[in-house]
Amino acid sequence: MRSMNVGIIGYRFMGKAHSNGWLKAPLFFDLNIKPELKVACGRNREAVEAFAQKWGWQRVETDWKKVVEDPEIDIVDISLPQHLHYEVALAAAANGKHIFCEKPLAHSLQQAEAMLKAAEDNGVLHYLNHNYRRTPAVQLAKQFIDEGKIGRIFHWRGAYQQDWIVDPNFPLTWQLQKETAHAGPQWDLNSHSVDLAHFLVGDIKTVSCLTTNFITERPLPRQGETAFSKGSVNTEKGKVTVEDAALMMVEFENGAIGSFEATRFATGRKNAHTFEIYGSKGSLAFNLERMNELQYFSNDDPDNAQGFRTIMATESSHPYVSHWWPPGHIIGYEHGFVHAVADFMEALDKKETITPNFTDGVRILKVLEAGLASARSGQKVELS
Ligand code: SOE
Repeated sequence: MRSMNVGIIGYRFMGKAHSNGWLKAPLFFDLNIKPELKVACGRNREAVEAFAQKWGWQRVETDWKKVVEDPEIDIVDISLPQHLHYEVALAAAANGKHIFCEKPLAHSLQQAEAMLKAAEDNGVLHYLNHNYRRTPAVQLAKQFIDEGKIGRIFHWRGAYQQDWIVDPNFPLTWQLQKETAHAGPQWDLNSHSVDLAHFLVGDIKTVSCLTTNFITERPLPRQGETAFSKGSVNTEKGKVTVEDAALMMVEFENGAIGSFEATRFATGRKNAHTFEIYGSKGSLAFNLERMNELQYFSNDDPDNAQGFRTIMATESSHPYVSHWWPPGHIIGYEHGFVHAVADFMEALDKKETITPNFTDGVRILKVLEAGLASARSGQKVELS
């Protein structure tokens, strides 16, 4: 088996999720090219060393430039917050490295477009990690739509609901500041929903959007405090500069209409990423919190047997599942990252493209940016 060397930049939540993908993909999938976990990079040497040791990365760096310029590295994994993607991606592409990038693609649409151009100009493989596409139930939904089981699509109803900042004492982390996050759930969460809507329904033509803030000031974070650490409350406060919730209404090119709800204030909803699709012949519904299931309604069922049925997407005939356990042995959140790595390595082997990629990332950010513009102006925005 051939191998290719990976350098990962970033070692927190996504660094772990991606590392698990690089580790597991060659164990569960028959890959022609094996990823070698070569180097892990982070600014804090002690922390990145501990991470590398735990996850099997062979060595560490504290300067990302050394990773993207290293002739030994074939693939750069950008597991960083999105305001740091741009510089790294441009340099990685310029050095001929293939790029596996965490979502959302970039801090701004302009950056995203430049990243796409750099990847294309340098002929490198580029992948954008909207991980939920590679959930078996989502793949099954796509299959049903492509087979015509749903017919003409009328409605998309997407929601991504979390509740991690309901507490007014939750600190002002990077996710709540415009300089680092660009926007709030519109960028972080609606990027996932728009990706799935593009994948399942199609291109979006117009966007109307409403955003709001429930809490406008928060305690400043203490040294090293992240969205997932719990610390004592700082008395010093700062202004929240991104929205707390966003509601979008869209028209699709194919005549369907859709809504997108993204919030971090849905008390009790931890990671409720849901969609419903209603068509002329049937309907589909998905809820990430029950991610092995796909709800399907068919008009073709006899009248006296009609109703939404729950399909367990864990039969080995369903996409990706045959690589894991016998039927009925469910899989979870982390498996999507393994599937992404397996597909990425296969694309490298076959010299093919992979989706979603930077082209999709630009397409997604165009919709999200139009949403933010609509929220500011109060007007419907047409996408060019
Ligand atoms: C936080 O809101 C977050 O971790 C997102 O950044 C992820 O993309 C999403 O999958 C889960 O929630």
